[in-house]
Amino acid sequence: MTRITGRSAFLSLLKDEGITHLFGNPGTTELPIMHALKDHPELTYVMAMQESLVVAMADGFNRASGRLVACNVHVAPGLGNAMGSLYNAHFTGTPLILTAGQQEQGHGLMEPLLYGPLVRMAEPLVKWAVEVTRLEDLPRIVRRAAKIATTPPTGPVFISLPGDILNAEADIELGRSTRVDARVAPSAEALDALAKRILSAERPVIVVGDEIVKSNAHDEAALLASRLGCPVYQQTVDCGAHFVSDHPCYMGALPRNQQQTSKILGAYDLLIVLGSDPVRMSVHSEHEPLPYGIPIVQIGLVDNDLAKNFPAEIALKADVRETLRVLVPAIESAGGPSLGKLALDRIESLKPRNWSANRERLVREISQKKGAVPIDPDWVALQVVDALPSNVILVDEGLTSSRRMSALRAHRDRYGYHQMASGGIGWGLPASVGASLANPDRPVVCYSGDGSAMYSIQSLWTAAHHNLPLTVVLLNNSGYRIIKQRLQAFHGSRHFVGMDFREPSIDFAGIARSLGVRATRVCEGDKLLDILSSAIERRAPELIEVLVDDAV
Ligand SMILES: Cc1ncc(C[n+]2csc(CCOP(=O)(O)OP(=O)(O)O)c2C)c(N)n1
Ligand SMILES: [Mg+2]
Repeated sequence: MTRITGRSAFLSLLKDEGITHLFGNPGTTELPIMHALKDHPELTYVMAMQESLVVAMADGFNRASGRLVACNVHVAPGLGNAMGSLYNAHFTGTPLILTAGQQEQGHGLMEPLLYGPLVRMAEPLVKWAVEVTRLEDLPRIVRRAAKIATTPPTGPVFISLPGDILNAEADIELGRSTRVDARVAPSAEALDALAKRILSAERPVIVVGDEIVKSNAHDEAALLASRLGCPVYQQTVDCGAHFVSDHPCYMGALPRNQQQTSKILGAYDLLIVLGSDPVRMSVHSEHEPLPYGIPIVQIGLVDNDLAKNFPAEIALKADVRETLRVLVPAIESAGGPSLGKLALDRIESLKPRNWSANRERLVREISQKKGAVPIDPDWVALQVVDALPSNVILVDEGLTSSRRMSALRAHRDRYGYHQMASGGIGWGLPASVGASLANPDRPVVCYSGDGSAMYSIQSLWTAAHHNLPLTVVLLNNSGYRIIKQRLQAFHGSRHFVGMDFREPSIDFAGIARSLGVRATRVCEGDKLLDILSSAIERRAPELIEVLVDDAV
């Protein structure tokens, strides 16, 4: 037993769970934690200037490292501000411990300022939400929170920390950390049935998703594709590096359009889904995203994704990597030499239309736009891709300016690419700050729309404060171009209300400088590559504002 305060116990517990950075925005209810930080110098406090940024930074840290993250916000209004980012983290199953300071028990009953039902507020977006009511329970709660967050299906958890608990002192045992090893492979019978079913298909297709990154299954997924010679598509929400792009079987991401996905996948007689919600959509359509009755076999640990919207002939709740490790040899031995020959023929037939072939065509097409005035956003994407060193981490929230990004930038490593996944914008800038903190040896580039950046522009201050090797490429098209495009496409109207940043226009380079970040404004496309390359080489925070075509 150790005599310890709640505040110090809380920080000790986080450290023991592997936390190195505490993202936060402090208020009076967080003062006990701020006070205790002086006794925990190994824990880096990362201040973000609004709670949605706090959670998005922590989210980005995890997405670019796989590590458990912790962040702290201020009572009910702070948690309210954090909800959009918590939604993002919920969507990607980010193992994240979110805490909020809470008014002292009893005082809360009097309904003071800032008080609110924090647990109920957080509940829809977390795996577990709890308020600590006795200091003696704190170790059990933090240990359980860390275990729940990291156990697949991973996801955020929430703890409300009343001030009296943090300031109390008691003799308590801090206990020990538990990690549940969920890397399970299917039973021999299930595996046999799966291998047979896959081999019985004449035209199989693979769809890969987020669990490839989470279970580190890139090599195994590539091997399955090679052995079958079958095409591989990335799930419609192509938020990460879910497959090695220059593999000859890789075809790119499925479009987020019901009719198009149904047409593409309609060419196949078996859909092999690896760790993915394969056809998650955004905009409503009368059309189903999959052809009616298409046979599906699916593997993953996110049980809600298994046969969520479409029945699966075989659904295995199992780790993707562990399953593929045994599935590929089973397919090889059952398939025999004839499978090898078939796979080679199939791969040859994919070559003219795979990701690499499409990229070549696209580069030729976009290169024609060199010198266009105003600068073409696809040209900017190509320049950025050309400027990226191989070890860079790219965080992409470029909206209309990044429509070609994942067709141009090859995914090669597990943590090298991240896109906003849930549709909630304003994630990119703070996530890139978190990604950089998690990977101090790698340059990070954030590619962001001007509209998206304005939700969280003060992230630049945190980047400057920590002097991060972060380059922000900000695409200034003076507004919400995608919303304008959609108003025109869905409503036939070009009467754009509330979608332009004019009168006054925004000086992004000026904002960046005021937040301590070096900035350059670029109006000429041919200068871009040099400017980008030297900014990335400088290994310090810098914003490159590029004025791009805003035509709708
Ligand atoms: C939190 C949140 N608020 C509002 C929206 C609606 N929305 C989607 S895209 C967009 C505009 C994005 O603008 P920008 O980043 O400049 O990209 P552009 O369309 O100009 O390429 C808005 C407002 C959203 N998706 N999420
Ligand atoms: Mg814009």
